This record gives sequence, C-alpha cells and structure tokens, in this order.
Amino acid sequence: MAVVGGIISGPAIDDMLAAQPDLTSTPDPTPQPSPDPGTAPTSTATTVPTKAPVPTVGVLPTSTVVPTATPTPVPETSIRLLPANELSVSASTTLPPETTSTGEVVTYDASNLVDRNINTAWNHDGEIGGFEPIDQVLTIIFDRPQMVREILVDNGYQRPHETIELFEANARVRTFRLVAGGSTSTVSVRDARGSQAIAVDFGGPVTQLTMRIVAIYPGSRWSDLAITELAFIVEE
Ligand SMILES: [Ca+2]
Repeated sequence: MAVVGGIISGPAIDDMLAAQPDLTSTPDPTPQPSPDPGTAPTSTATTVPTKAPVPTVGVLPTSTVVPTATPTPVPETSIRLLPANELSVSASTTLPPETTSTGEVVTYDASNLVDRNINTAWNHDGEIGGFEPIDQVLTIIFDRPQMVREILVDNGYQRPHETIELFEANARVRTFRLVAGGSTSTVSVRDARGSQAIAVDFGGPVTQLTMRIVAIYPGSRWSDLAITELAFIVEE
C-alpha cells in the first residue's frame, strides 16, 4: 500500500471500508417476551379506597377510662325492737283493778301494754267509768328521739280464760289516728289475735307519739276496750 499526498486509495481500501459494519443501520430491537397465554392478565381495575372513619363528635371513645368517683360512705343502719325500759306509756282512762272470784287482783294499767306479757292488757274504763272507747288516747314518750318504722300491736284482751273468750267479750281497736313529730296518719288494725306489724313513717325521729282510737270492733259482753301489747321497731 502506498500513501500518496496523504490520501489512501486503492482497492484494498475499498475492501476495508466494505468490511466495516454499517453504523447507519438500525439494530434489531431486543426481543420482548411474548405474553404467556395461560397467565391471566393482571387486573387493571382501580381499587376503591376504604372510607376513612369519621370521628364522632361529643362521644368519648369506649377505650377512655373514666375515673370512678370516690363513693360516699353510707352510714350503717340497724333495726331493733325498742326495749320497754326506753319508753313510757300512759292512757286517757284506765279501768280500775278488779278482784276475781279466786282472789286474784287483775290490773288494767297502761304499763300492761309494754310488759311483754300476753296475760295482761290495758283496758279503757268503759264498764265502770262509762267512758266511750272512741277518742281514748294512748301517749308514748321515748327516752330519746326514735326513728319508728313499725308498731307491733296485740289487739284486744288475749289472755286465755277457762270459760270466757275475753278477746271477743271486750272491744278491740279498728283504727288509730297517730300524731308524732308534726305528722298525722290513720292506720287500720285487724280484728285478730297475735301480733301484727303496722308500718309507719313520721318523717324523722320523734320523742312523743299519740295513738287516738277512732274506730273499734265492739265487745260482745263488755264495753271496755282492751289492748294486750304494744311494741316499737326503730331504726338507728
Ligand atoms: Ca301485756
């Protein structure tokens, strides 16, 4: 090969040029993988976003711990039968003592109402003094203010007797009017032997209670009205 005037010529040059790759040709594109006909196309559906929770205004979340208020101590109360030595009782009239054919002296004092003895009774003075049983009054004084919840009544003369039914022979209380602590109430008493409880509410502790007889069950033989026992259930 000869170089003339810096120009390379000759057939060999033409051959070399022919051997050069054609840089102006477009290369084959990189083959793309064919889609696999057995594969399901990926879903192009748009996912709907979950609705964001809307906070509730004014309502505490359930997880919020509300502090518990300190409980106020409740005073303990107890119910008891008031002992007879913590009260006194008096009556508007009392049948005088009597002596039986066997020589027994029988009294009818108001204190018989609270002696816890079923064989003794208070009698109003109807047979001898001639007083009507209506409007007779029993007055109970408590040694100190008492919250009275019940009055226990043994109505009539409940003493057993060999020949006379003293219960039916004497009058019994049918209705009391109670006055205590500024309150007035009317309570019914059953015409029955034994003890019966009468619920009462005087609105607070009281030191005095009056029990006025306003209705009766008449006696079959005598006009005296009898009551065997009174007792008081109080709350403290
Ligand atoms: Ca008695």
